[in-house]
This record gives sequence, C-alpha cells and structure tokens, in this order.
Amino acid sequence: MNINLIGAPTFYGADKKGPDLAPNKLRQLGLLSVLNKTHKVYDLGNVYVPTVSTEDKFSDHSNVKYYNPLMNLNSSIAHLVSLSLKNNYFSLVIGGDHSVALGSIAGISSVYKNFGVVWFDAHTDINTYKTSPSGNFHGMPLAYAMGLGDNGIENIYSHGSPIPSKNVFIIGARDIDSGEREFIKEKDLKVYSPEYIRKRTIKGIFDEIMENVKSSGIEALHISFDLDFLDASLVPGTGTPVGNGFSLEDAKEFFSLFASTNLVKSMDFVEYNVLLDKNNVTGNLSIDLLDHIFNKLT
Ligand code: 5AB
Ligand code: MN
Ligand code: MN
Ligand code: MN
Repeated sequence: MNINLIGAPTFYGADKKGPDLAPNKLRQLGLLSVLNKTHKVYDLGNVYVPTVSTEDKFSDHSNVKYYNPLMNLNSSIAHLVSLSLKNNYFSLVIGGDHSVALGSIAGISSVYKNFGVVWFDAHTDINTYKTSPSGNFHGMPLAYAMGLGDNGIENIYSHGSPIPSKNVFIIGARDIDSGEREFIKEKDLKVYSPEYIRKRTIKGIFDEIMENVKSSGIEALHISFDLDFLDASLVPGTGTPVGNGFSLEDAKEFFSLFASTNLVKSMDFVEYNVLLDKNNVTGNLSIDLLDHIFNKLT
C-alpha cells in the first residue's frame, strides 16, 4: 500500500518538552526504511507548529494550555489526513503528544461516514476543559473528537462530524480521572481494562470489538496508539508512564489481529518523549513495533 507519513511535532498538549522531537528522531532511527520494506512511503514532512512562550500558554483559553496553536495544528492535520485518505493512502501521523489525534479523527470523519477508533492507552483522554486536572490537552483529545469539549472546534470538523461514542474502543486504560469516569458511565463507553483483557484474552477482546464493528456497519478503523499503553518499565521515554501495563508481545498480538481485518486505514503513534528516553530504548522499541505493524498491514 501507499503510506503518507505526517510528522506532528508538538509538546504543547503535554506541557513537557520532548514529544516534539519524536518525528525526526524516529526518521533518524530508520522509520522510513522499515515502512519501505513492504510499502511505498511518501513523507509529507512535519506540520508547522509556531513557537509560543510558556507565559502565554493560557492566553487563548483559561483552562486549556496552548489552545489556539493546538487547534490550528489539528486543523492542518485534519486536512492532510483527509487528502491522504481520499487518495487511498494510509495515513500515519507521528506525534507529538496525543493532542494530535483530534486532527486525525476529524480528517477521517470527512472521508468515512461510519468509522471506528481503537484507542490504545493507559489513559482514556476524555477530559474536557471542565474536568481536566492539568489543563493539558493530551488528556482531552478523545472528548473533543466526540464533540464533548468546547464549542468553536467546528472548523476542525469543516467537512465531517464528531465520532459517535459507540464507535470508540479504549484498550488498556488503567489511570482514569473522576470526571472521565462520569463520561464513561454517561456515554456507556467501551473501556477495556488490563484486568478485563487478561481475563478474556487479547483474542477475546478483539472478537468482542469486531462483533460491535460488524453490527454497527463500521467501514474503517483508526488506531491511535499511545506508548504508555505499554508497561512503564518498557517505556522510559514517555511522559506519563503507568504500571500494570502491556508487553511488546501483547501490543504485537493486538496489531496482528486488527491488521487482519483489512479495515485499518490510518494510525497515530504518539507520546514518545525523546528527552526522557534512556539509550534510545523507547525509540528503538517504537521502530520495532512499527516494523511489526506495517509488516502485517497490506
Ligand atoms: B495521555 C491526566 N488524565 O488529563 C490529564 O498520555 C493524564 O495522552 C493525561 O494519555 C495523559 O492530565 C494523557 C491526568
Ligand atoms: Mn493518550
Ligand atoms: Mn496515555
Ligand atoms: Mn502521556
């Protein structure tokens, strides 16, 4: 298949430097040659992110840091993802922190009327500006993608609409804030905890999700992969690591299964913090994982 690589070099959603360096670092570590093994990659480079001084982080929104630059970045990502999918290219967005997933999902929504999001994460990222304990947008993108955040993000959805909560599948969440728990209950969100996954097995969870996918007539899947899905011990280079997580083999098993559906059209790979990494452990693990995923996708 053809792939568009889209770098989204921002740390604004995490308010901690390091994820902004990830797209170029992964290129240095061999990302292009890994993807080119079985596909044709067209690297679109990095989306422009303006420099904003830390004193100005709350100047656009009293509860969300770096609001305007993040919304502008997400609009750009949405346009690129949309173009890429319309040309029948696989869209791979390399963050950056997880805030960039809003742009991906908005972009997909302009192309597919009924698509699903599979969100691999230790967190659920469904805070809004009202519930967020940190003001960091990387804990909110999925809420905004479902239309739960502020008004005023309509321009991001200029050609599509927010994803219905019933099409969202969150895998591996184990650090959930109290406001997020209320949304989960209210929207009856499908959140698969590590305990539940271990009890039912990875294949069991996959089958459960695919039953939903089939009965809802979902025609495409987007994978949003946050590195902190993996156990904290494996990923020194991520900003919000959490224990009781998953092994590299677990992640690979999930990806092999989802790849086999032929429904996966796009992916985010986010939350790699280059400055926190030790001896490129997280960088090299990322390349290994991406190698596996794109080997399985056809
Ligand atoms: B990540 C926290 N829920 O909202 C918040 O890594 C953490 O993209 C968010 O999943 C973690 O600040 C965001 C406490
Ligand atoms: Mn996340
Ligand atoms: Mn996370
Ligand atoms: Mn994080």
